[in-house]
Amino acid sequence: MALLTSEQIYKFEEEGVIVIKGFYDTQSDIEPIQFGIWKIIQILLDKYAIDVERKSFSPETFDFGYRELIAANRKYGGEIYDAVKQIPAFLRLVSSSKNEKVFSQIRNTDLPGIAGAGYGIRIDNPNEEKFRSLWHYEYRDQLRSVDGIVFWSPLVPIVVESGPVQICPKSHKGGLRRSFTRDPENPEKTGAYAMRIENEAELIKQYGVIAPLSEPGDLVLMDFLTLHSSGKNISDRSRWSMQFRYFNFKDPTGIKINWTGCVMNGVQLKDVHPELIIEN
Ligand SMILES: O=C(O)CCC(=O)C(=O)O
Ligand SMILES: [Fe+2]
Repeated sequence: MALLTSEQIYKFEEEGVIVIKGFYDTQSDIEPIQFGIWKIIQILLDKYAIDVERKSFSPETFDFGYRELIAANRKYGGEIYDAVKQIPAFLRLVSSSKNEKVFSQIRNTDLPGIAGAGYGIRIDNPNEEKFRSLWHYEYRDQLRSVDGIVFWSPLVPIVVESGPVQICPKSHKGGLRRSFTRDPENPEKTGAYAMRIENEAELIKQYGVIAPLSEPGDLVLMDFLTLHSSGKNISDRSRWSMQFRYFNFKDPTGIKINWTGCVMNGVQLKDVHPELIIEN
């Protein structure tokens, strides 16, 4: 079954990014995830005796109480973050056959893989800098196979103020890029979070930046070589979004590196691709 039209595939190949409206069913695919998050938030609101009026579940306000929770203590937000990626409905979405089909269709393979430890639900809180992703391309941080694809799908409506993902169209055509190991502008960032792409400012200027808006059910696909970074959330609601990565077991580079993972698997890029590292 073909999920994408040949025009959509062509667009993805040309741009290195595509937004597919209404790819998932909000009621059967997305709502059970939102409901699971809502229930986990209720447990922590009780556990930490947070003084907030309770609301019954609705998909529009599933995160009600989360703001008060992190206002009481930011670390409760970390507890939610770690918990929600273990909701079965989320893992069902991650491994849904639709994803497998769309990946197989684009990459012309019959053996897609899901990057282990490469899936989660981001919660980007308003005006919070620490966890924002700087400019990167996914292969650098995830490895697995160069022809991998990032699947990104929001749980809340993404408006300009939410800080949608910033993307350099066509930048995937530039291939593998080198990165500096340290970021003097962001001394609080460490490890892989501190890496900065060589000639970052010039590249952003050269390709330009798009920041597509989306809603629950929509799917943003990005090539593993497409440059992207987190936008700044200046709205008053946390930006909840799901991301996971598919790769191709049949890709020769992937086979060569044994489909190894990177940051989340305790592997350092310099041990797999020393040529992509600039020690500074
Ligand atoms: O959601 C974001 O801000 C960053 C997303 C990202 O880098 C990814 O999904 O690979
Ligand atoms: Fe990314």
